[in-house]
Amino acid sequence: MRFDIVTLFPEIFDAVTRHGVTARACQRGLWQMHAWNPREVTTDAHRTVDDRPYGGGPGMVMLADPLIKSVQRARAARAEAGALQAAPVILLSPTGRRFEQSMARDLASSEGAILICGRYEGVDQRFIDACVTDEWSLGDFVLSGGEIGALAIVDATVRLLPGALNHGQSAVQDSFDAALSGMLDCPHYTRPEVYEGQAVPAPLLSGHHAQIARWRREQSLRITAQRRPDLIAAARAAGTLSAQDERFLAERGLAPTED
Ligand code: 4HQ
Repeated sequence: MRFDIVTLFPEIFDAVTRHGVTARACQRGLWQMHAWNPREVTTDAHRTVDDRPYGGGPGMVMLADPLIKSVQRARAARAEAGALQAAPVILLSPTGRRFEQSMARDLASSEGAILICGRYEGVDQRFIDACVTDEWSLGDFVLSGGEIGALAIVDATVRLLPGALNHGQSAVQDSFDAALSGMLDCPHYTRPEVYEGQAVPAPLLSGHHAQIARWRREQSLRITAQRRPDLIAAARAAGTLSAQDERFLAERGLAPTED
């Protein structure tokens, strides 16, 4: 798997190549990253990458030409390295499709992508028309650049690669990934057994696997019903709520009503 990142700030991506699960996966050869700086393909004395918007208004717009040349460089390098598929060219943009786990899963079973990180007010539309295949957003808020979105995509994808997590973590990953596709996670506790007068819930200390699993399931159901009733409705539609789950929700008045 390979990510090519078009960015004015390549150092930001040290965050994923130097730290934690993604760094270890990189050392294990499971993925690689290459950054392409549009400033490096400029030819003018000032190395210009942006200009004022036609029609006026605040801020600057990234020039199409250095972005197009950067994507061409990324494509050529991927082909040189033996990539078989044409990589998607994904622009981070608040007008894009909201990034979610299923998109990370799809990317994880592909050869990767070329991620475009804009700065300033955005990028010239003619670059988007010529090169971009997908526009993705982290959510409904405004960042100062696409880099944090690209980091999120790389991180969420790389941790799904087979062998990225250590042995003990892969089971965790399965349940977490499965949990994410349905229900919010339950609370977690570790030592000490009592912290500032707050005890660990008794079922977790019982040693009875079935009792622990039921407690966790009920906590997930409770938290999900309170915070994300849309996920409860989706789970019900998908048929992943058991009769026992439905009884738990109904008894506590947590079953979302039709409205
Ligand atoms: N951007 N999800 C980059 C975002 C954003 C988001 C605004 C993209 C600024 C230059 N990126 N431009 N939301 O807010 O990914």
